[in-house]
Formats: sequence, C-alpha cells, structure tokens
Amino acid sequence: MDVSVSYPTRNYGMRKVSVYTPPGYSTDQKYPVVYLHHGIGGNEVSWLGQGSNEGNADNIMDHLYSKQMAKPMIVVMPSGKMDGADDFARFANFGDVLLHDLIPWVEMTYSAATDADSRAISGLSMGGGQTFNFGFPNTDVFHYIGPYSAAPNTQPPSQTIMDVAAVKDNVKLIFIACGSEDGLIGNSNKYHDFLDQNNIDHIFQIEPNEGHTKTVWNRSFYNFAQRIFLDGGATGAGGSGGGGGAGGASGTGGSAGDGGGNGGGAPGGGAVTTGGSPATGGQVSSSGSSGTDQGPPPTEDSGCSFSVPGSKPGTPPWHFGLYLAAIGAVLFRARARRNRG
Ligand code: FER
Repeated sequence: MDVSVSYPTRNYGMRKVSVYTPPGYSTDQKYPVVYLHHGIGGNEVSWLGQGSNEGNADNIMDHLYSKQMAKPMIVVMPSGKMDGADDFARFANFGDVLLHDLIPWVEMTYSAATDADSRAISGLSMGGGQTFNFGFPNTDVFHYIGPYSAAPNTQPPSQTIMDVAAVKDNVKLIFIACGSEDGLIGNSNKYHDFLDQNNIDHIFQIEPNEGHTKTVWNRSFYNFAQRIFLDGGATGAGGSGGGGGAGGASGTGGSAGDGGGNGGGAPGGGAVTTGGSPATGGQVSSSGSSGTDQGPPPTEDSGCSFSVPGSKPGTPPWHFGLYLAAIGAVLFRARARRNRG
C-alpha cells in the first residue's frame, strides 16, 4: 500500500495518489487496475480506512481477498481535483491528467496490465460524475464503469455516450449505484433511462433508505470490486460461465451466494435494490426474467434476484452458480450481440 505518493503531471506539477496492491503482489504477474475517485471535499486518502471520511476501499479489498471474492487488482485512488475556476472545472480538469499522466505512470510504475479489459473507473459523488464523464467517452480505455451517487458535475448521457455501439461492444460492466433518498439521484436516473432506452446492459443498484452516505459508497465498491475483471483481459481471468437461465432469488440480507438460479436478466438491466451490509451482502435484483427459484419474491421490478456473496468463507464467487452466472449471462448477451453485429 503506497499512501500519498507523488507522480508527475505535464501541467499541474507533482500530484498525489494512493495505490493499494493486492496481497502477494508480485512483478511476475500483471494486474488489472481500478481507478477510484473521491468526492467534493476529498483527496487521495479519502477512500482509505485510515482516512475513512468517504470509504474504506482497502479494508473492503482485504475482506474480499480473505474470502477469495475478487480478482487480484491494483486500486488507484488519486487526488482528482486539479486547479481550476470552480469545483466543476477542477474535477473536469482531472480527466486529461488521468488519461495522459496518471495511467501511463501507474502502468510504468506498477506491475499493471495495459489493456482496457484490465481497467475500471469508479468513484463517488463528484468522482461518480468523473466516472460517467471520463468513462463513457473512453470505452477504448476503460471496460468497467462504476459511478456511485453521482453529483451535478455529471454530464448528460447524450454528451458522453456519442457511440452507443461502442459502449455495447466495449464495456463489460456498467454498475450505477445511489441511495434511494439521495437528492442527487436524478443524475443516475438519467443514465439508467438512457441506457434502458438504448438497450445497454447495466446494473442500477438503489440502496434503500440511504442518502448521500458512506454506507452507499462502501457497499457499492464492495459490490463493484467483486464483479470486475472477470471477463478475460491480459490477466487471463476466465469468463464466468454460460448464458441465461431462470432468475433465482436468494440471499435475504446476508445469506451467502448459495441460492440457486442465475440471472437471465433483462436487456438494458434494470433497477436493482440491495440490502445488507457490505460485509454480509444482501439481495440484489435486476429487471428482466422473473424469479422462479427459492427465496424472496421478485421486487417491484419483477426481477431475477441474485445474492451478493459475503458470508461463505473461502468460496470464490466465480464458482457460485448464482450471481456470477448472472454476470455470465450479461456478458454472454453482450458477446452474442457483438457476434451478431
Ligand atoms: C452540488 C451537490 C453535491 C455540487 C456538488 C456536490 C458542485 C458534490 C458532493 C460530493 O462530492 O460529495 O450541488 O455542486
């Protein structure tokens, strides 16, 4: 773990970043990288347990690794606010730095894979806006996009998604999350609607009864981190399995991923709700096929449900038939669509 190290930029001098490397990190191997952005008052330690004012990404990764629930990856947490006229400009100005200073530096400095299948972008609030704004126009750079509680700096989807086909072809996972009570949820809703209208698979995870809170950000990173880099890339991660199937509901707030059924899922994803703490998981549902297996009934969106694993030590999530197969179904559809196209 490198906390608050400096890297050079072309236009802003030396800037700060924290870098979490996974247990057993070795230069014999190339790791995928998730770029994780802070909120308006944040900096490069805001996502660290010790900084702890926005999230605990390092603790979450430690937990996921202790249960073999995430691919080994590097988590890069930059200070993502540059000089500029106002906060919108400051956060916007980081886009160029990310693409042309930070990523090259990370890939030179760490044992990082350098293909887009091995890059994810994520963040909270202003960093969620950055995730939308930098992620969607650059689907040749990032194949996993995870914005949480996105702030008013979020550009409209019509400005970031200029090429629907490129998003469909390139992006392996779009994971949008927001608290149901967050006054900023409109920013996320706009993308959910646009993605639905354009038949682009995504997860929209609404955290019930949560506002603009650290609970949402920790849960969201917990949920995102275990779903990324499962589909190939330079690190050779295996795919997560076959096609659709009956939606199985399971996991009433804390049961592990041992419920049946994989998500047939809906084209275009759907509203997803989840309960439970990050450490214990909870129910996740997405619209589409109806659930036929055991467990609680589908939510209002008549979704297939799949549990978030969390309480079953030592079982890799990619061996759970359950929600990993749901991801497989999504990817399978994406591939099928690619092959058709
Ligand atoms: C605003 C509301 C929220 C805004 C920014 C935020 C710049 C960002 C919040 C955060 O990053 O936590 O009107 O305008």
